[in-house]
Order: sequence, then structure tokens, then C-alpha cells
Amino acid sequence: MVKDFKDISVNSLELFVEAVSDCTDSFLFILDTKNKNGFVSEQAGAIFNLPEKKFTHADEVFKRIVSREDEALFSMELDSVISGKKDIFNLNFRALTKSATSIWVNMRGKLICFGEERRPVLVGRIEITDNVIQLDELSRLPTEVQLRKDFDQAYRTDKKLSGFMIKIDVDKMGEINERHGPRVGDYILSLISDAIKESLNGLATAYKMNSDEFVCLNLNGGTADDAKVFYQRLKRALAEAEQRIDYEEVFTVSAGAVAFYKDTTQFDDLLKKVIFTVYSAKNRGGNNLALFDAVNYSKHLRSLRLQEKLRLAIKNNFEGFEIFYQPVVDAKNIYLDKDKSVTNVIGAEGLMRYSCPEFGIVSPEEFIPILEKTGLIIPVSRWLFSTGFKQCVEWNRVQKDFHLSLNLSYVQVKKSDVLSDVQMALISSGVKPENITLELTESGYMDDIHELEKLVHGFNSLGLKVDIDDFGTGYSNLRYLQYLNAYTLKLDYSFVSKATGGDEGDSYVIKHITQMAHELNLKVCMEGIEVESDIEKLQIYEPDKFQGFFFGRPCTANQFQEKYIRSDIRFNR
Ligand code: G
Ligand code: G
Ligand code: MN
Repeated sequence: MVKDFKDISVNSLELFVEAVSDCTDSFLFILDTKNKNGFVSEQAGAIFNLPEKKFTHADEVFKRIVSREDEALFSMELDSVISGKKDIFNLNFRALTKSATSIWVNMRGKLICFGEERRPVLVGRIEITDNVIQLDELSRLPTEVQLRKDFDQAYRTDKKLSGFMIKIDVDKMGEINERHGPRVGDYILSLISDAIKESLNGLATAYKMNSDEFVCLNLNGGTADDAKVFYQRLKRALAEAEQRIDYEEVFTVSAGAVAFYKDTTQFDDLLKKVIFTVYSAKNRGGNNLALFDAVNYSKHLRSLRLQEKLRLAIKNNFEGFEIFYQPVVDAKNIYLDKDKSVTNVIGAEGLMRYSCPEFGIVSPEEFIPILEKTGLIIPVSRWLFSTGFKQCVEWNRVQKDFHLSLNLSYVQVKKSDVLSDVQMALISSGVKPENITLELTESGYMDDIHELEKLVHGFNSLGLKVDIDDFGTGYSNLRYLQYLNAYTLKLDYSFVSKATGGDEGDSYVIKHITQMAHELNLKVCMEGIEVESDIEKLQIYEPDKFQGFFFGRPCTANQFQEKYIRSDIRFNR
């Protein structure tokens, strides 16, 4: 039954709509079904592509705010009201906002007759519905906002969720964009999102994340195996898509899946886990599915926490950084006295340590890669040079040719301007360059041994010596040794200890490397002397220097000074 307001004109209705429009979050509208005049509250014009308040051809104008998928539905509904078949308009549809994003709205109106001539007018409101589903333009998939909403809603209902989350990241999307342009890139992304939709088959819900990333979520008890099944289907669907475009482009995806069973992990933490897992897949070369690994993840979290600590420590004037010193002994003349109570310590290797209450003493094998990755190695190197050199100067006052070695990694050299940093530290500390050695390993320089050659030359021209460290591990290159103008070859302790442990092969190799090094005018330092009996076993090869736990473990500067630095001149240094 159509209501009849014969004392009220459409004009006064418009005035009423205007008057109350500020009092509601809905967008009020009027559509005269006979002359097709339209009227909307001002707020509607701000969100949707609608003209100012009053306009003609209202049926066409309203259709324009409907997204393409829902156009047919909208026309059907509107036409049945205009033709008088229905007196209520009620439709949920995706409307396009001014910024061309699509949002779900509910539009509801009632046919009412106004004035003397009883004009049938549709009066109602458009409301943005509660579950605003923001669809990604390209993939027509809901976005991250919706993913979070869906997850949170499930979490509110049940804090122990079971299912899986899988994140998909297109491999080499940057390259694809670069080669074909971003429009083709978009097209390929849409092929990938189609393939994802095709592969879901009820296993999960897909969402489009930033840039070239997707997430599929299952909250119905899906397992890691289900995630694998989905990924296999996706790979097949992608292969078919490639075939359809005649292999104009090959595209692969990396994926990471986290399965959870009665788990209370909240959304942000779950997302972090899944992001980490995709990185593992990418690090394995891409084009594969990685499953969440709790052990790796806790290592990763530890490394992130340590990274924060290191950053703070550096800011706090290198608080917690320390150089430990391990004695280096003259292998030709090990003891300074007849009863072998005083060892002939000719120098030390400086070994960096970091410690803090949370982590205790952290090994450089753990923190140096973090410093290198973050670039923090640059300030720390400067600190190392200046602290080490100053210490050397102090000990040189007592023992004038006491010698300090510091380690430099390949990445450290690449990332920082090591040469000029060392030079600055030399000048400001006033250390004698001939008392300083830098230890380098060959690994990393394999592609360009000339780089290493240039570096050694640079250090030499500052008056410093360079030792080749860890010789015998990884890729030691005998052929280039002669070009390097290094001072000492340091035989790695793992290698030396095998020989002293009775390995004939290693003994043989050590013997000949030592002999060869001497022929090339290099000194030899053997590391890893752990017990006294090692000395005899190794001395027959006539090394120049020894280093190892038997002579002393790495220790603090104070401990080192107390044990090994002697003001006593009777040893005639
Ligand atoms: O002493 P420790 O076992 O923690 O040393 C482990 C490794 O860390 C050794 O190979 C050593 O060369 C390296 N290292 C120690 N101090 C430094 C340093 O100051 N810089 C670099 N690059 N490596 C270091
Ligand atoms: O790789 P580089 O030579 O820079 O590192 C020296 C490392 O070797 C230090 O961490 C030091 O603690 C370790 N080291 C020194 N002497 C010995 C030893 O006698 N036995 C063992 N196992 N390690 C040693
Ligand atoms: Mn070393």
C-alpha cells in the first residue's frame, strides 16, 4: 500500500531532507519516478560521484555509482520500482566512491505519493554497511583491512583458533614491471589473482595485500597439509596461465604457511610469522612453499632483539663492546727463562666481544653478521681501530715491539672505508704502524682476488702488515698467495688440531704448506695449541708463531696486561 502525503509537496520534502541530513550517518535521497528528478543530501555528494543536491536524469545518475558487477542487479531493482511493480527498493551492492574504491552499501527506499497530483517518489537512504568490504581494484579481492577484521571477529568468538595462513609473494615482480611496464605487470598480477581464486576451492579465503602480495586464510581447522595442497593447485593454475599467454612471461610465486591448532596467537604476530616464512622461501631461491619453523623463528627474533641492543649500545658510546686479547707466542723461542715459567708473548690478537645483561657474552660469529647487515659495522670498526690502537700504544710503552692483530671481514671492508678509517685511527692514536697487523680471510674475495691484492697494497702503504687468516678452511687459494704480499699465514685451529690429534693427512698438508709459505717469504702462525704436547708435534715443521688456549684464552685488557705485559726489562726486549 503506497502512502499518500497529499498536503506535502516534493519541494518541502527536499527541505526536510536537507534539514535532517546532519543528524544521520546515512545518505538521504529522493527520486521522482515520473520526471526523474533527484535530490541527495550534501554528504552523499562528498563520498559518491553524485552531482550537487538537485539533479535531473536521476535513474541514470544513481546507476553510475554502482560497480560493474552489481549494475544488472541494481537496474532490475530500480526499474521494478519506477514501473510501479514494487513499492520498496532494497539492495546490497558495491558502490564506487569518488576515489574509485568499491564499498558495500545498502540502499533502501520507499515509494510515497506527494502533493495534489500524487507523484510517486522514492524516498530513502544509502548506508555504508557494517562489513564494509574494501575490494582491491585489480584483483577484486578483499584487502588487508578485511583480513584483519575477519581474523579478529573469529578471535573474539573463540580465542583458540585452528587453521592456516599462507602468504604468497610474486617472484621478481620488479623485473616483470621493468621489462614490460607496470600495465603488463598489473595484468600479470590479475592472472595470478585469478589463479589463486581458482585454487582456493573452499580451502581458504583470499585477500590482496600490498603490492604483489596475497594472503589466504583458513580458520576452519585446515592443516599444513591443506596449505600444501593449495600451493600445488596454485602452481598448476599458474602454469596454465603461462601457457594461455604463450609463455610471453614466466611467473612464479614464493609462499610461506603457518598452521595453527587451538592457538592463541593474535593477528599481528601471526602476520609477522607468515612474513618471516615467505622470506625463508625467497631465501631458498623462490618458487617454493616454506612451512613455518619455530626454531628458526626464535633465532630470528633473538637476532632482531640483539640488533636493537647493538644499535642502542653504539649510541651509548659503545657500551658493552670490548676487545679481548689472546696472546701470540714466538714459536722459535717459546720461553724467556730456563724453567719455562715465562712465555715469550710477542703480541696479541684482538677479538671483539659484546655483552649485556640480557644476552650475556655474545660471540662475534653472532653479532658481526648483524653489524654487517645493518651497516653498524662502520662505527664499530672505527671504535675497534681506535680502542685497539690506543691499547697497543699503552703496551708499547713497556714492550716497544709488542704487536696487535685485528680482524677484518670481507663485508666490513666492502661496507666501510676501512683504509681511511684505519689511517685516521693511526694518526689519532700515534701507534707505530709496524706494530699493527690486519687479519683478512680470502673467502669473499674469490671472484676478484685483485681486490684483495689492492687492499693489501693499501694497508702496506700505510706501513701495516696483513695476515691471511683461517688458512686451510673454505677456499684457500694457493695460486694467488704469491701475489698478495701478506706477512703471515695463519693456519686455522680446526686444521691444526686434527694434525696434533694424529691425522696423518693433515700433518702432511700442514708440513708442506708451512714449507711453501716459507719459500714464498711468508711467516706461519699455527693456531689452536691446546695442550703442551702439541708444541713438540708442531715445532718440527718450524712455524714462526703459536696461538692457542694452552698459552692463553682470549681475555680482557686488564687480565692480559697483568698476565703478559711485563715492565720488567730483564728479558731484554
Ligand atoms: O673469538 P671468537 O671465537 O669469538 O671469534 C670468532 C670469529 O670472530 C673469529 O673468526 C674471529 O676472527 C672473528 N672476530 C673476532 N673479532 C672480530 C672483529 O673485531 N672483527 C671481525 N670482522 N671479526 C672478528
Ligand atoms: O678466526 P680467527 O682466527 O680470527 O679466530 C680465532 C678464534 O679461535 C677465537 O675465537 C679464539 O677464541 C679461537 N681459538 C684460539 N685458540 C684456540 C684453541 O686453542 N682452541 C680452540 N678450540 N679455539 C681457539
Ligand atoms: Mn683471526
